[in-house]
Amino acid sequence: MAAMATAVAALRRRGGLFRWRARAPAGCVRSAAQAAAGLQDYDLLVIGGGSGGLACAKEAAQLGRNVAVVDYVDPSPRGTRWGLGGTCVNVGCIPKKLMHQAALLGSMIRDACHYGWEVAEPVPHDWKKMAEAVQNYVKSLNWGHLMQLRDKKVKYFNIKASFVNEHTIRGVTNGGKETLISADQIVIATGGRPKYPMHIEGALEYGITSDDIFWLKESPGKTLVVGASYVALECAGFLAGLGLDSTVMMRSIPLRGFDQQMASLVTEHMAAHGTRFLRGCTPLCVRKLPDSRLQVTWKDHASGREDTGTFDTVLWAIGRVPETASLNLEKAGVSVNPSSQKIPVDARETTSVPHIYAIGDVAEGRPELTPTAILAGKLLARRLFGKSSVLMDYDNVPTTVFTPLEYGCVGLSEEEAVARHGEEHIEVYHAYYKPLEFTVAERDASQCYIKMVCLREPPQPVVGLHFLGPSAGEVMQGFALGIKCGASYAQLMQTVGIHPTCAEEVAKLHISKRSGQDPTVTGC
Ligand code: FAD
Ligand code: NA7
Repeated sequence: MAAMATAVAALRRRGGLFRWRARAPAGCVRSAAQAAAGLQDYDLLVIGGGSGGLACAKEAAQLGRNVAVVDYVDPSPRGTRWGLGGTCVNVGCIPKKLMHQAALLGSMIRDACHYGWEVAEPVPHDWKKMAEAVQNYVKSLNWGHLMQLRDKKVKYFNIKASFVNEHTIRGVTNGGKETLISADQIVIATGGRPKYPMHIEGALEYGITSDDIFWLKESPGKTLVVGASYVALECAGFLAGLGLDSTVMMRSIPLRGFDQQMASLVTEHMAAHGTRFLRGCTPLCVRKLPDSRLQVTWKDHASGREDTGTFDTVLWAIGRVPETASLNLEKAGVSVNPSSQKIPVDARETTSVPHIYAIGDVAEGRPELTPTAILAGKLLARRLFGKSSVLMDYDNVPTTVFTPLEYGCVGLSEEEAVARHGEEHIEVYHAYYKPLEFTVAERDASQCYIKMVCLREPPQPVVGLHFLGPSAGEVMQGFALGIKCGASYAQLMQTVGIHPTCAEEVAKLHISKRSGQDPTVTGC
């Protein structure tokens, strides 16, 4: 196999084999030698069948190209495995949002009593039942992705890829069988995996990550979530919402990179609704007690003291590592940033090798979000095969943090706007508001807050919008379009609200921070 790869590489360097095979009709050219060696030939090879990779492959196939996708999931250190579709489908957005929904339903059941429903208390939650339903749905998505690839005539290989040279990869199946695949253009869309703090005793042995939490068959019980970015807060939030004892260990600030006033309100709301926060603390070790519970020792940096606590589950949510280490990128000449391990790309998503591209979480400087990976993948395929020159625009990408009180945003944080434009050139409009649904239910709305960051000069273009409240993602999507189209505060004030909604509160913002007026809104 290795000899064959070398021969193929030599041929390719001379320009013979590759060019001849790339011109051949889709899927039907294989010399006896190639077939014997398991060689394939494609216009496009996509490494990674997640959000970005699948979108790119399907678009290229739709444009009439001969496309292959290779996808392989290494089981988590805990042994969790899943199918085709990548992080979002299996261990990210989808199961996360469904478990968030399960938690929200708990609050709604409590609200229901106020609206006349006679719900017998207590209302227990069955993790097993929820997890099974979520997992079955995810499995249906895995199947759906397989079917879509088949329908679009994209060849799928369940193999782990590494480069042999700049046009060829070696794929290895679960059983160790090797395949060589070559292609004209190659897209790397291998995403990332959760990080473990390897320096902490017991971290790998006893801890789990977001790769495991959604696939647990039994309730995680009392859980310590280490980390304070959005994966950590979302997980801690839904666990608390499901009635579990949930603690977040935060070493510095919450939601680094997000508007910090909004981030504080998010954690304030979580703390007021059942999540415990250990601020300024870092874990030191995890030990298993004779009763199988986990004893965590941590350092409290403010007091300098060490403390311990006992948990059923420790969830590491301390960031993600891009999946580049096992790709043998050096064999293809693809550069990697040694500190981030991500792949630097230009505006066309091109790596240091002109026919090799990187999209999604593995690419340097890109938002780690599904819709950006999908759109980048589609646009790349259209540029490669559809005569398009449209580039992905990574500005004003909206997103939502699905904490118990959701936080949606688009554009600049207040800190970024000040740093970029200077405080004197920024006008911030803000308001606290009470969702109508909260009134009868006697829900606390202390953290329902909206902030619009504008340039000060009329018509005051909106450079950032931040919304904390129910259905934040649904609220933000439409406003994101407005901001993408260059909406100004003046135009927003001419926009008629939809009454009675939370979204209309955005169109009612009239108090600037500079005015010093009380932003607490009362009545209609
Ligand atoms: P991935 O979807 O990760 O796909 C990469 C695929 O490549 C994987 O299947 C991987 O196993 C495979 N692979 C890796 N190496 C190889 C190899 N050598 N050979 C073959 N295959 C390989 N984003 C949102 O927009 N909204 C959310 O609400 C949201 N929630 C999230 C919640 C959590 C808990 C997490 C972890 C992430 C969340 N994200 C969310 C982020 C989103 O999931 C990612 O940004 C997105 O999946 C990235 O897509 P991708 O195509 O870059 O990579
Ligand atoms: P992020 O966004 O990289 O955040 C990591 C969080 O974990 C952050 O709060 C860090 O604190 C904290 N962290 C990092 N290392 C440690 C150690 N050793 N001990 C304690 N706390 C630590 O990671 P996420 O997994 O939440 O999200 C990554 C992406 O995945 C995200 O963009 C989504 O799109 C999906 P810090 O702020 O550095 O003090």
